[in-house]
Amino acid sequence: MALSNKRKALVTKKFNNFFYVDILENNKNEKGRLRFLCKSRKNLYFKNQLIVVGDEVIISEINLAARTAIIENLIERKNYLVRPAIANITDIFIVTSFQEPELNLSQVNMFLVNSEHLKVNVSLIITKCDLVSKEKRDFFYNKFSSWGYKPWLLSVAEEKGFKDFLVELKMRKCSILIGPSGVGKTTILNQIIPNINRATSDVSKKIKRGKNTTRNIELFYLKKGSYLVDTPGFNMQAINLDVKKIAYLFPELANQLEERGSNCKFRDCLHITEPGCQINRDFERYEFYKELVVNLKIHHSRNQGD
Ligand SMILES: Nc1nc2c(ncn2[C@@H]2O[C@H](COP(=O)(O)OP(=O)(O)O)[C@@H](O)[C@H]2O)c(=O)[nH]1
Ligand SMILES: [Mg+2]
Ligand SMILES: [Zn+2]
Repeated sequence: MALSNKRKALVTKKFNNFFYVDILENNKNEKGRLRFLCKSRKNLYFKNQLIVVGDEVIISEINLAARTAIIENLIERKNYLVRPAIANITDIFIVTSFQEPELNLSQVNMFLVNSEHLKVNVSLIITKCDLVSKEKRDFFYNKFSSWGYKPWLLSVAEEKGFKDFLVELKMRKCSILIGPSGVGKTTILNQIIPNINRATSDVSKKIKRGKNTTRNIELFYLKKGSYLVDTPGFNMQAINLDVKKIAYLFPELANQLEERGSNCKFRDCLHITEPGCQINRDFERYEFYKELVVNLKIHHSRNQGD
């Protein structure tokens, strides 16, 4: 097989032993999206994980007429989200709704710290603006802005919001929507990608059926090199986080530490009760930060049996 027949591609969908891939860079004479149905020549692993959606691969035996090819190699992952299994995310959008279900700040915080942990761009979206007053919208907009996350405010009653959001997404490579069930993640997808009509349903129906509407992970094509992923609703718990690194998951603290370096007396200062701590604690989420650190310390010491 000549080397020139090998191309770099992105796995956008996976089912049974088949994969859909998109060619990553078009040659001069090629236009638009080049999509191929593939099988893998053999089981390919990266850190004990088989190929997942979002993986970059090398394909060969490209049959342009039949739109089929063979996956030869798996390229090193930049990051990996365990649940749902997806690789190489560049942007996480945490979706939450004003009402139905009601906005829950500690839940939003859990999503935030877990997302920051992946070292990607993290943003907030608040949906169902039509269900609350302008005062409430402004209140939360200002609150999240003060945390360092200027949120997108969306409502199905207002098309413009989705149009602007799509423009933003097209500047990113691989964006993912995460958040609790029923907040409107799939609705966002339906609004910005014409004709896909994915099933959505309200929370009460979801609970009754005991499962989520969105099951299969798939990268939706926005433009060449730009994709969006919808995920089922799930909750996040902060248990695998390193206590010493928690401060860097909070923009309010990370900015202070990056700007001045840690001027605290102790190098491993957790900024809780240590003498000589130089951190300005006058920010809204400080209490949440403190609670998180204390809980993690308890969790870790229990697991070490001391
Ligand atoms: N009032 C209102 N309802 C919405 C809005 N966005 C979504 N919904 C409804 O919320 C329910 C859950 O939406 P869905 O997209 O399935 O949520 P997901 O579980 O996060 O994917 C559906 O009944 C939607 O019609 C909105 O902006 N306003
Ligand atoms: Mg959904
Ligand atoms: Zn300190």
